[in-house]
Amino acid sequence: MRIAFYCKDDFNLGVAYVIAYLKSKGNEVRLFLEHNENTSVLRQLKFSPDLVCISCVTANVEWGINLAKKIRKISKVKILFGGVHPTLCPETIEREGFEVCLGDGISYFGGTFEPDNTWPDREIFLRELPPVHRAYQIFMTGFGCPFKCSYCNSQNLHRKLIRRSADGCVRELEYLKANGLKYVLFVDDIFTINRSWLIDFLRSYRENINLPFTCFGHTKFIDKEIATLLRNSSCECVWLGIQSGSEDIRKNILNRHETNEDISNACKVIKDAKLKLMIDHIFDLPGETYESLLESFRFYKTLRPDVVNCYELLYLPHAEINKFGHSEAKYEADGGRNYNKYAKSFQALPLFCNQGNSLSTG
Ligand code: B12
Ligand code: SF4
Repeated sequence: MRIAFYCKDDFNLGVAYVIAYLKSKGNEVRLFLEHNENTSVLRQLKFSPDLVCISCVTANVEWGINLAKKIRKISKVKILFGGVHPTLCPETIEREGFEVCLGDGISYFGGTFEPDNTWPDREIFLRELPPVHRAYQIFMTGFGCPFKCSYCNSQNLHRKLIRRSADGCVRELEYLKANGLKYVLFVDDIFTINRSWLIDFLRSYRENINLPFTCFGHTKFIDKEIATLLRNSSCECVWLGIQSGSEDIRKNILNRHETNEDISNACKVIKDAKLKLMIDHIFDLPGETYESLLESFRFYKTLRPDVVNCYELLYLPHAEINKFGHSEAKYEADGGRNYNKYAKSFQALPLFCNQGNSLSTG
C-alpha cells in the first residue's frame, strides 16, 4: 500500500513508530511535514496514495481537519486520523466524515507496540528537518504515568504502563549516536519513576552512550543518590512540573499532592548535585489570585531554579480541571472546535537568571 502521512511542523515520535511498523510490512510511506499546506497537498497528489494518515494533538486538530477537507475536495482517497486528539475526541473527526484510529496506530494496523523491537523511523523526519534535529533528539524509555494531575490528559489516554528494557534503550541510543546524536531529551512522563530500572539504565548509559541529557523528573522520585547518579551519567538538567507554589491550589485544583517541603527537598538535591533545574509554572489556574502568584514567585526563588517555564493553563478535552473553569460545557457548546484557542500557547520564559535573581519585582 502507498501511504501518505501528514504531521504538523515537527518531529513526532508516535508517528515515527507507526511509520516504522508500516514500512516493516512492505508499505511505501511518504511523510509530508506541513510547513506549507498547499505545496504538500499538491506533492501528495503526485504520490497518489491509497491511504492518507493525519496525526493531531488538540493544539493542531483544526489544521488537520482543514487539510483533510482540502484533500477530500481533490481526491477520493481514504483519510485516517490518529494521535492524542482523535483518541480523546473521535466525534470531532468522525462528524466531518473521516475515520479515526483510537490509541496505538501499530495495533490499528494489526501489529503490537514493541518499542524495543520496532524503533521509530526518525530518518524520515530528519530528512525534512534542519540538521540540529539530528543532534538534539527526544527519547522515551517508558510510556504512561500513574498520577492523575487534573490538567493533564495522561489519564484519559488509558495507556498501559510500558517500561522498555535498559538494554533495548541503550542499543537504540547507540545507533542514534553513531548517526549524529549529540544530546538527548528524555521525555518519559517521569523518567526517574522506577529506581532500580533507572540505576541499571544509567550504569549502561554511562558506559555506552555518555551524551549530555535533560530529563523529566518528579519531586517524589528524586533523592540525593539518584541526583548524584544522574550527574555522574552526564545529565545536565532535570525538569520538574511544580505548576504552582500554593500547596492549596496544587492539592485542591491540580490534584498534585507534593508538599512544599517535598519540592524544596527535591530541588535542593538537584542543585546540590550541580544539575540545572528547570521548573514549570502554569498561569491562569482556577483559584489563582495576586497573593497566590506572589506566593509562587517567592517559593520558586527559594528553589534556585535556572529556568521557570511559564504556561497558560490549557483546557484539554476531558481533563478534570475543566470543571473549575472553561468547562466541558463550553467545549460541547462550540462543537469542540475552540479547544484550539486554549491549547495553542507555549512559552518558556526564563523568569530567573542563573543566580536566582528575579527579572521581576517581588
Ligand atoms: C514529547 C512530548 C512533547 C514534546 C515533543 C512533541 C513532539 N512534536 O513530538 C514537546 C515538549 C515539544 C511537546 C509540546 C507540546 N505538548 Co506535548 N507531549 C509529549 C509527550 C510527553 C510524549 C509524546 C509521545 O511521543 N508519546 C509517545 C507516542 C508513542 O505516543 P503518541 O504520540 O500518542 O502516538 C501513538 C498514538 O497516538 C498513535 N498515533 C499517533 N498519531 C497517529 C496518526 C495515525 C494516522 C494513526 C493511525 C495513529 C497515530 O500511534 C502512536 C504509537 O502508539 C506527551 C505525553 C505522552 N506521554 O504521550 C505530551 C502531550 C502529547 N503534549 C501535550 C501538550 C498539551 C503539548 C503542548 C500543547 C504543550 C504546551 N503547553 O504548549 C505542546 C504542543 C506541541 C505540538 N504542537 O504538538 C498533551 C496533549 C494533549 C492534547 N489533548 O492534545 C500531552 C498528551 C501531555 C498532556 N499534558 O496531556 N510535547
Ligand atoms: S502532569 Fe506529569 S505527573 Fe501529572 S499526570 Fe501528567 S504526566 Fe503524570
